[in-house]
Amino acid sequence: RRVVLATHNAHKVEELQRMATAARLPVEIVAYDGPEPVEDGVSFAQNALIKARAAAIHTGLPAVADDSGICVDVLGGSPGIFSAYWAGQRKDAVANLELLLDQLADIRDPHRAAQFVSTIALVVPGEGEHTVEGRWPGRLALAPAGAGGFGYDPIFIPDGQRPGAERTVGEWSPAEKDAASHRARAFDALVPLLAAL
Ligand code: ITT
Repeated sequence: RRVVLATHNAHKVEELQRMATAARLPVEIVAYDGPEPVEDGVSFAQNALIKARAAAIHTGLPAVADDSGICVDVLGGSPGIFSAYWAGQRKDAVANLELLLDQLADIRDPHRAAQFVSTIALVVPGEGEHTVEGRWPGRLALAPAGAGGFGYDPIFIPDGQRPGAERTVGEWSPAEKDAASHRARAFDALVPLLAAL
């Protein structure tokens, strides 16, 4: 069965396609970048549903959409749903992470705790809607490192690494990120729903 993946972010397409292949799902996930709906929800789940519903209506096929971001504790969860355009509407990843580092530099917070969040919505025309969520706790680096991944990866240090050998996700391989990320955790919860289509 075909499922459309509603996103304009090529990095999300790559990551989710790799995860779907690894999970050996009996579905074919096809990237879909049709008209972009207005993402005016107030939560990751609402925005993921807005994107998945729009694609399901346009194609008549089951549709999946990811809404994600980085949530910084000392900023009360910001940038959160505004992560893609934290430094302006251009969705400039370098400007976004530099602004976030500047904001943290002005605050005394030795922990710099943060988490990546991914909410994936599945909308099946005529059947129903689901959302699943994955969280990846960690902290913000003092400066960017690594050129892998996308978005805030160069400034995010996931918890659980060997002390003294911590790396940002920008320094991780795609396979390492696939095995641990917020998106991987959300996708794990989505697998049984896709398998049951
Ligand atoms: P679509 O809405 O078209 O899917 P988008 O990139 O605008 O693409 P979001 O509104 O969900 O999607 O914004 C997600 C932003 O959160 C993304 O642009 C990054 O800045 C950040 N982000 C999410 N997942 C990330 C990851 O795995 N690594 C680094 N940054 C991530």
